[in-house]
Amino acid sequence: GRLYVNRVFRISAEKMFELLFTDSYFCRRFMNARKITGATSTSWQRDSAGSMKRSLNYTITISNPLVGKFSTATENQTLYKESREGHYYLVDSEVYTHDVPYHDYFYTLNRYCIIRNSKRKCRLRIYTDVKYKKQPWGFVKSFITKNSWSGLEDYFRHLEAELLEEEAELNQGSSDA
Ligand code: YK8
Repeated sequence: GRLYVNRVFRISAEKMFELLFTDSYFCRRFMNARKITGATSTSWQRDSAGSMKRSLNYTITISNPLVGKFSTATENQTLYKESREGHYYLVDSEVYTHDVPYHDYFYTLNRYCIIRNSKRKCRLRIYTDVKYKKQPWGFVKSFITKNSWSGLEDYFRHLEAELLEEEAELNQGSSDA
């Protein structure tokens, strides 16, 4: 897999979780910017193992010329019970893109880790892996992997840039480090 984001933000861990994993204004604005439409999500619910789960459905707009312009997608998120409110949040997110070529072969696993650094700071790490449900031919596999990495890199670079903007807005006028 790859580590796409690994950075300290001047945003509390709690706030970072709220920005990324609730129906926040930030989330809605980012989805608009990525042309992600029709988003619906369930609320966070505890599962039998004690972790929290929710799932999202939406339509993504794709810029890869090899693929149709749109695909529906499902994202299943797990907030692990090892998480500690305000201190440590570990979220795994499985993303299934239903309408791209070879969609029945692969999905994407994004692991988000938010670690409290101080009262007003946290570290955000986003680790991504392309997972295979069944083994395609070698050349198909490298085709899928290569096209997934480029789309994911673009997405997470944009997300990081938007978080930096949000950080600047949130800290506007407060001069203490
Ligand atoms: C989520 C991974 C692969 C997919 C795409 C598929 C190419 C198919 C390859 C053929 C278009 C928001 C991606 C990037 C679409 C976007 C997905 C997003 C960014 C030619 C063999 C959507 C995170 C996420 C996870 C997986 C991404 C897809 O929050 O290349």
